[in-house]
Amino acid sequence: QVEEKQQSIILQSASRFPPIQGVRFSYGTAGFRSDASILSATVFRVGILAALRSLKTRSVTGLMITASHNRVSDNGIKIADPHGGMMTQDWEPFADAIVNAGNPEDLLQLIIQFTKKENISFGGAQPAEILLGRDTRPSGGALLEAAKQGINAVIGAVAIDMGILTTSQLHWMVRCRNKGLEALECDYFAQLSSSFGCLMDLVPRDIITDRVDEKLIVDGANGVGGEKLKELKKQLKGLVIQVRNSGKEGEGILNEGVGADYVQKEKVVPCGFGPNDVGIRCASLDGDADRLVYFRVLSTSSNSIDLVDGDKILSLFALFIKEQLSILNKNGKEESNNNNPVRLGIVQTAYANGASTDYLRLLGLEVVFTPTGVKYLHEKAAEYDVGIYFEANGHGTVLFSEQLLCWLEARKNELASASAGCECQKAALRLLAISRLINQAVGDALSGLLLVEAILQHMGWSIEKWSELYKDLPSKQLKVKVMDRTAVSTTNAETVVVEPSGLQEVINTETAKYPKGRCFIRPSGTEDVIRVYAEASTQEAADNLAQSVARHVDRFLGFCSSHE
Ligand code: G16
Repeated sequence: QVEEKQQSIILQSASRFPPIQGVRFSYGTAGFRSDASILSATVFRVGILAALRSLKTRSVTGLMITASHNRVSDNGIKIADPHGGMMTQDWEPFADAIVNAGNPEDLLQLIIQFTKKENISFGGAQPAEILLGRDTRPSGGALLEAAKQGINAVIGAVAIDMGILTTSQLHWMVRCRNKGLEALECDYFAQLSSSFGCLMDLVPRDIITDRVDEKLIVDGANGVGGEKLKELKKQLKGLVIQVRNSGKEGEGILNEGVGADYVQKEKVVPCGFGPNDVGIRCASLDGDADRLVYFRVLSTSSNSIDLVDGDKILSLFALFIKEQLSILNKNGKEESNNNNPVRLGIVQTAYANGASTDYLRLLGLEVVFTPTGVKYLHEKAAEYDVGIYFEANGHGTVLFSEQLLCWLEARKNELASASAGCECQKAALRLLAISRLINQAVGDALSGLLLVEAILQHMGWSIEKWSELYKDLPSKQLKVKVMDRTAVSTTNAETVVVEPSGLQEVINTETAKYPKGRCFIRPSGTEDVIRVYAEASTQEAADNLAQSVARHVDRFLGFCSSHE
């Protein structure tokens, strides 16, 4: 009887969200994204998907309405699995199938088949809860309603609207709810501010902190992060933060000439910054505040900055965490409770600047590569006791295994009774504080920013000093608009083109012309473009290599149009 009732509810509600004829969607790097005006049916159907995921796992899941770094007229949808990370990749083909189903009957058939295969039953004693969040895009409210209707079309599923949030807050809430912890926004702010306070209390007293400029200026990309940071900073001690581009009326348009994606790709001064900001430590968030980069304005007349990107944030975190683990190791005890050494692993993508990988390997760290997309990096990082992953674009976090956290807790208590205040105990306390500060669910610009700030204070480093960890190899990124980006397939963590055949050979020939040349292309999973990345020994060479490969991409696949 439930089944029959369920089927008629799906048919009825799906008929209110007819898909746009002739448009196909595909589950990309981080869910579905497109122009907001054609997304209602997709979002409605992903609402059903999130509800089924919750019924299947008998846990809380999450659904976030955002198109992150994309332009303001776009929107999109990301799903958070019960552990707080991205939805399991096993369900992506089903996601693709239901959003592209032609009519309500086809949609229903797919759902019947899938729920049977996955053994999902509707209803149940406990409601299946789905937490909903959205960023500040004007299309967000209507799309959130479509998602709610999708969830309400599944018997036993309940949508809980958490309001306007950063993507990372929503993922954090899902994770906490499934651990039986408090998961409101105030709990998020309390956790971040208390763990930051804990790290600041542990800053060595002999550090000359006046080498660290007091003020930090943050570019909020005119998105959701600026206002959230303003809330958070009320609870922080020891930091002076000035927020720009917070999205208030008159401050500018979301992601237009501002934000982490713009600053990292264009390497120029974002809007809202002027000559008075030269030399000051600055940071940029992206539209949904899950990415973070730092920069220092060198000159506004030449529009130049010193970019401190995700690779350098990763390097700073790796250096600090390695140092704390070594302090614990002083008595030859750098081992987890099963007597294995603590495995510290670094995960990067092909976009990582070659100089960063060399630096990390020189520190003696294990560095591995995955394709672009947090879903891949996160999975890999979770294989280590401490896994640090970052994309050059500023998306990343640090993962701690449960086993290591238990060992650190035990070690902390053991050391507390033996010799209060010893360096070993402080190292254990710092690592535990990092595990609470840094978002264990997904990349998070706000928690990442606080960890950067705490480490700079600890080291007594200015942004210049941090930036000097290594010198980036000159690089260039371009986008090429093509007729069909799915015509490109790649392998080996996206460094080798498989299709169209012959293109990789051309890229190899071009690359060989430049000393220290490295170049790859890949289809974007969030925009309708092919991305080109090139590195070489000089900026001119990197620019030329990127341009020439972009021309070949155009020749193989494009309309022979412009490259941005
Ligand atoms: C998403 C993903 C990131 C990825 C980025 C760009 O970020 O979460 O892992 O680096 O898209 O992907 P692509 O090059 O495929 O367009 P965000 O911040 O836009 O959600």
